[in-house]
Amino acid sequence: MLSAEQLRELEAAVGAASLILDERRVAFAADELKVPYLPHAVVEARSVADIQALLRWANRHKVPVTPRGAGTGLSGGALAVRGGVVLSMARFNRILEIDPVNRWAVVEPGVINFQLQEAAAPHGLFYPPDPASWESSSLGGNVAEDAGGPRCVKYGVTRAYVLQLEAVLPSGEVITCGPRTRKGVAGYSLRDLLIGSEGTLAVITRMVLRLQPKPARTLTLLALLPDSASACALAATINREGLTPSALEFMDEAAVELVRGDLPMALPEGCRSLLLLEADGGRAEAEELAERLGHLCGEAGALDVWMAEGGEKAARLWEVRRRLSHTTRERFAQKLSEDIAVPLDRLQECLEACRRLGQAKGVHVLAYGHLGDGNLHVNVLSREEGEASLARMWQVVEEIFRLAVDFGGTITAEHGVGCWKQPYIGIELSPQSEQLQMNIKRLFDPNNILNPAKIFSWPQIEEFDA
Ligand code: 2HG
Ligand code: ZN
Repeated sequence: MLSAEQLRELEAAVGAASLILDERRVAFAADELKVPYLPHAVVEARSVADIQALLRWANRHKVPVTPRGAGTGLSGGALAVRGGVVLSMARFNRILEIDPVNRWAVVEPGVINFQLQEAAAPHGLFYPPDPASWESSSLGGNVAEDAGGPRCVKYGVTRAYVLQLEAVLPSGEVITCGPRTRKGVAGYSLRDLLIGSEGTLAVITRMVLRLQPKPARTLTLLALLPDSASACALAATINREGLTPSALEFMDEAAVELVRGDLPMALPEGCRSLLLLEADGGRAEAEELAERLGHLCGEAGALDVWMAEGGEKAARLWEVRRRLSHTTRERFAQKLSEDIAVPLDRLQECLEACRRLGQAKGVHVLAYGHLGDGNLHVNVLSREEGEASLARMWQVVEEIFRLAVDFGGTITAEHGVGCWKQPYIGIELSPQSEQLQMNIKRLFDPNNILNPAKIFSWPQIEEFDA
């Protein structure tokens, strides 16, 4: 609980209009996984000064502060697991500048990814990182998690598009990290430290993001494949042949079964796995790439390859793919969704091992994701409610993490560690690496007030002692 005196001070610091203490806090309690942690208070910051005042107050009283974007995260990064204050950045929602000469956008962190796409388009520009949730996730959240997305197979993840960050440190001081230029090597890159730090080191208040010239055309291909083994082999061949599609999205047999009825075309009986590809670039370049990709799909045993330039069917295909995360959640009683990545030559082996792990524990395993990045969304699903099946699902997840790391991969390629993968961080990080990173956190945040109990193996997670 926060005392009456603490609340009076907090109200004086941030203003009554920005402070939420009633039932409206519920809207800030959960993320996409819908497991709520009700914060004691919510501050909807309206200015950098509000954030500075909040963090100074929090340091005085040792109260946790959890920054929150649009709440679409999948790892619990924005959950107030130790209570305290949720700092909502939703009102920091302005696009301040689009500069076609420098090819950058200056934005506040609460801007939704898709809003930037729409604002950049009239300038002939686009912002490549495109998480499946781009219509609802905020750019601040994308930077905090170093989000990926389908286009990242060609263009790279969020990190590659951050030029400069303005942020408030837990002490309340404001820093600017990184120059606005594309090059810059003065000192350690604090900007890179903040990207992907999941709101544990500082509160980002302004971002200068790189934009790219919009390709003249984009062609969409759908390869109807007999099984996921041929999809994995095809991803490897595409790489070996030196081709770079701007999307290489995969659905395994179980995922195809789930969405078969939602697709804009009927799939032949023998089609049990799908690859959704895109070829972009100059007019002739995109066409040539699409033809070469189509040819490789045929050689890999595709029953058919469907191709289009824009249009309703392509839009519908992408909608089905972008909604898959929700579709799985809607159609199963319980879902744990992971985002491991493994080297491309281990994909099929990894997939088969994940399925065996699921079978051994009697839970469903379904996979889809960004195959060209080796990034599989292995979903561990159950049709049963209840703690017993959930416990079995977590056991499978833990084994999947071990497998990914044994294969030279990672436990999280794009969603972050947050609180849900926190117990498993030691599977990937060595004790030395984890210790060094916790020391960095302590340097930024000696009182551990900013998004505590996340990522690393901190001692006992408890509500703060007010
Ligand atoms: C996607 O690519 C997202 O659809 C979500 O990263 C993945 O929930 C999931 O499994
Ligand atoms: Zn994804």
